[in-house]
Amino acid sequence: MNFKDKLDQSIEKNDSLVCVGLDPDLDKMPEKFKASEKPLLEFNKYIIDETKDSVCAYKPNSAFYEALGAEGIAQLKDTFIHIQTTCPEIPVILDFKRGDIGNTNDKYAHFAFEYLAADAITLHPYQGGASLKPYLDHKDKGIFVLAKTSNDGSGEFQDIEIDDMPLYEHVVEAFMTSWDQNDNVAFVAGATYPQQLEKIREIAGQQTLILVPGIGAQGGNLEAMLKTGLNKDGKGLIINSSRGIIYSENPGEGATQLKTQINQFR
Ligand code: OMP
Repeated sequence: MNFKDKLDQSIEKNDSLVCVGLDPDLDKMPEKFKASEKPLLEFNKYIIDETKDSVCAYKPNSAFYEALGAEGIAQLKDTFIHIQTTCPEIPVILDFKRGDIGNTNDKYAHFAFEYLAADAITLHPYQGGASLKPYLDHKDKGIFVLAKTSNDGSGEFQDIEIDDMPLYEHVVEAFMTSWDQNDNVAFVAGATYPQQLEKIREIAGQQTLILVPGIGAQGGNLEAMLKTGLNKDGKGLIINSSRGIIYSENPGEGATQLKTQINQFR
């Protein structure tokens, strides 16, 4: 089954557009997990078991695992295995934000799709659409291209106007017109920029998926983002929260509350 279909089924099953970001940080997690031999994995298992009935996807960010070297990568792999065995219907987006020449991307794609068996990935478009072919050629995987990112300084390059249009809009247009041959292109747009999200929805069309991080810890406005980003079917968005859920007193309740808030609006 391809990523889009798997996600659709997961959205239907849990009636949710919430994605929980699995960004485990030893400095932030409760003490009891730190004593474990595999703290990232044990913390993730707890988060997954608490939230698996109220999310449509998980998004582990590779940085939090790479930071611990080989041990961290092993726990990233074990986290994938845990999801694939306990809730195999939930797709996993590897937050990787890579991008290189094609020959090198081939190896990154191998790590993501063969070694981890990720369902989707986040990528930088800066080296051009053709360089991302090794990912795009995986027809069954979701390819999330960074368009307008959530951080404060994201406009430095992304908002540069070329032919009266900001660079991020050119990126979306180019990927939709030239690089979406397998119907697997999707975009990333920060919840902190709802007006730009509206533009991205307009260019990308109704059926294209947009991953929206930036609510919770980064202060993005949920309602404004839903208003501008949802498609006509009240779908088309994957709404991520990492710290706001995983470090809350009750992650299960946090995920359910977010799901309910979103569904009330939908
Ligand atoms: P919280 O701010 O803790 O909810 O985490 C947000 C997650 O989304 C982190 O893993 C970020 O790396 C990621 N992210 C952004 O915050 N902003 C972006 O523009 C893009 C991403 C992403 O690609 O997911």
